[in-house]
This record gives sequence, C-alpha cells and structure tokens, in this order.
Amino acid sequence: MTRTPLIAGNWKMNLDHLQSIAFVQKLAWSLKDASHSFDDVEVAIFPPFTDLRSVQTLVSADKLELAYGAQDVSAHDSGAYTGEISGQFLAKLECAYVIIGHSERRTLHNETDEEIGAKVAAALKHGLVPVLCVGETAEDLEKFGPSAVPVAQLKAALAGVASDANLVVAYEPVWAIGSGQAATPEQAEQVCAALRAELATTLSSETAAATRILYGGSVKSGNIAGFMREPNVDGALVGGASLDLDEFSAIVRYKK
Ligand code: G2H
Repeated sequence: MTRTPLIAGNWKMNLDHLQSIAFVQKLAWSLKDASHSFDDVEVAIFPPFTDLRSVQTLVSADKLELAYGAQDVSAHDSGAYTGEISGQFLAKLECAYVIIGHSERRTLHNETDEEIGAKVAAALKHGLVPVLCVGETAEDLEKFGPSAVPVAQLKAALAGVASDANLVVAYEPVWAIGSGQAATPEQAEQVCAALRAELATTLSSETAAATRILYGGSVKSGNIAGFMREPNVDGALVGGASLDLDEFSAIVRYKK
C-alpha cells in the first residue's frame, strides 16, 4: 500500500499573529513554485489555537494545498472546562488534524495515557485525524530498550478505538526533541516498524498498512532524506525547523 508522505510543522507556542500570517502566505507561494517542485507530499502546519481562524481564512480564500490542525484538543465536547478547546470547535475551523499526546503535554501537563486515549476518541468523533505522539525518554531507552515504551503508549491510547480508525502516529523520542540530536534513520525505522506491528494487532492489518507513521525530533533539511528512505517512516513532525521558512521548504522538498 502506498502512503502519501506527511511533513507536519508543529509551531508550538511560537510565531505571533502577524508572523503566522506572513509565514502561511510565503509557504503557499513556496509550495506553488514550479521551479522547485516537490514530490507527492502532504504538508500540514500546527499553529497556536489563536491563529487557526486566520489560517482557515487564508487557506480557503486562496484554495491552498496546505492542511492544518491544532496542537491539542479537549476530551470533552462542551461545558464547564475553562481554557479547553473541543473537537467540535476545531472541526468548525476545518482543521484536518490534531496533535495529541505530545511529550511536552505528557511531561509539562501530566497527561496520562488514559486522558490521551480520551482525546483520541474525541478527535475521531469529530472527524479530526489524531496525530498521536509516542516516545521514550533516555531513561526509558536505557531501562526498557527502544520500542517498549512507545508501543505501550500506542496500545493504551488506542483502547476502544475502531479498527478502521483514520489516524497518524508520530514517533518522537523525548531525548531527540529540540536537542539537535536526532535518532538515526535505523533507530527510527526499528521503532516505527514495531509501532506498525502494534497497529496490526490492536486495530487491523489493513489499518496498519494504511496508517502514516512519522518520525519527530530534531528533524532538519540535512537529515530528512535519511528518515524518508526507511520503509516504515512516512513523514516527519518538525518543531524548531518548521519555524524557518527556507528550512521548512527544504524539508518538504526532500529527495530520497
Ligand atoms: C518534537 C519536534 C516537533 P523539534 O517536539 O514535534 O520538535 O523538531 O524541535 O525537535
């Protein structure tokens, strides 16, 4: 089965409103630039919540081939949940995706596997594609080896999910995030293959074959091609390097 590669930019809490708008406009021009054509790759950005409406307006007005989504979602639909943003709000903003379970949410906001599973269910309920992040810390790696923790996180988040669920999985080793020390393509492949095997067991072999599994953690233009050559790596979740237009455009235009 062929899976369309996905290059996703996770802006985290960066870029103010005007910078976001300028970035989206320039990225759109860059993607349309025929002299620097790129392969069949889907590009998505994840701005802060406060810029989603503006991105929606830009994308729909100019019919841009640019997907977007939010960096988190509430497990609840509506009600007394101060500060939360629900899946139905994001669906109305025509978000295609939502990042769930990023390690910064797991560690800084103490999100548990159970809460992450509830968020995955909420996203799917509202037609959003979860980009479910899993990954081990350096201590986990030392103690349990490379795949045990990410596979356990995936399994826990998918409990109760339909076997044909449309989702994306992002393998992000915590030790590689923002550290400049990316995993090697071989390390990423080993874990992504184990995650795909887990998808086949927990969901179905068809869903496992169709699901895109991304690598994330210090991805840049200089290392993207190595990851994309691996059979079980279907794209990248890019943090720091997604904030630089030239760098992100170069990542999108990787050549295997
Ligand atoms: C991991 C990644 C984006 P960076 O968080 O999700 O960030 O590319 O800066 O390591």
